[in-house]
Amino acid sequence: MLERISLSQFLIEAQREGKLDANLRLLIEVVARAAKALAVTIGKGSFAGIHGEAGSHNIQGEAQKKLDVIANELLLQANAWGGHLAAMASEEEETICLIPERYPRGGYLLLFDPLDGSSNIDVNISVGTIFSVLQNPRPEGCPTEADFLQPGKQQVAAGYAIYGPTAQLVLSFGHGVHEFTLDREFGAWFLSKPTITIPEETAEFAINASNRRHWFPPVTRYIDELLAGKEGPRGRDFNMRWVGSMVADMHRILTRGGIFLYPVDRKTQAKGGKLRLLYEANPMAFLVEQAGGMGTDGERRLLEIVPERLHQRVGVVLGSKAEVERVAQYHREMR
Ligand code: AHM
Ligand code: MG
Repeated sequence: MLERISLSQFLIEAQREGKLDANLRLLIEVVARAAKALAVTIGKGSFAGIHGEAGSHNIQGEAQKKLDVIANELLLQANAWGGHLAAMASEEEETICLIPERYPRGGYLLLFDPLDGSSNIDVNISVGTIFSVLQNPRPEGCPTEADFLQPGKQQVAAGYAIYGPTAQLVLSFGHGVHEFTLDREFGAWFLSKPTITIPEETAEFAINASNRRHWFPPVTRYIDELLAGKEGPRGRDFNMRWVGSMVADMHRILTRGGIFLYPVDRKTQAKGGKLRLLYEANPMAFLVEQAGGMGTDGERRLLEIVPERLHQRVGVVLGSKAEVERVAQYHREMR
């Protein structure tokens, strides 16, 4: 039988090589355990009561699905008692969640989008969980929101779980990007790709084209050139995909290359964009850069943006280096 490497073995070996410390390893294991529980719950579908509206709204004013609420609570509970965290921030919570006083407080901060792609739950299309880990900058004090406002380049780990035809966990602790697949019978994550690298060139793009009339000129120029195909300035054809779950679109791009765009446009300008900097853009940008790709909001490297607010939104362009660089260049030329 093929020798398989479990997530635990992989992380322990990485720790021995000095790539992460024991606390970060245990923290990643807890997140992975919560993702496994979510994968199993999601797999049960309506029999686990996950479909439909929860009847509540989150801090962003968005209607919560039952699974949004279940996923958020599961992640908060699973991560509260391990002793590795000082506090957590969730896309679904108004402010940060401190570790209850009955548990020891650790040196890390965990941020997550518990259920990304909510609109796809009820129609059985892939959804995911995105997470990001920062160091607690003030180990002696009680964590505040300000402690979470660190640029993405300071992340010590980030990743996502995708709940699709198979459940997979993709993560990085700063030494490349690794993919694990859930073996449901064993109830464990096993290494399925030791290293993920994004091809520099691509012929595939992902954008919600129904927003075209709201886009700013650099984005319209870029997409129109792709759509023009062989006859256009790019001289070749490009294919389009849009799942509507960032995790699923990014997983495809990390696997076979491509570019993902959710740019700031006239519709989202007042809010700063659609996607969230701390829960979506930063962890994905960390993974993409670790895989040899690039991430920008058009003007700035995503990982260098200093956040001003916990739920800050941002324009997002991520993926194969040559394409993302071209979008950034069009923004420079058309300022
Ligand atoms: P969510 O975290 O509330 O699910 O929202 C984020 C999602 C992303 O997963 C996805 O890329 C995007 O929103 C889709 O937006 P749209 O429906 O405008 O295409
Ligand atoms: Mg999301």
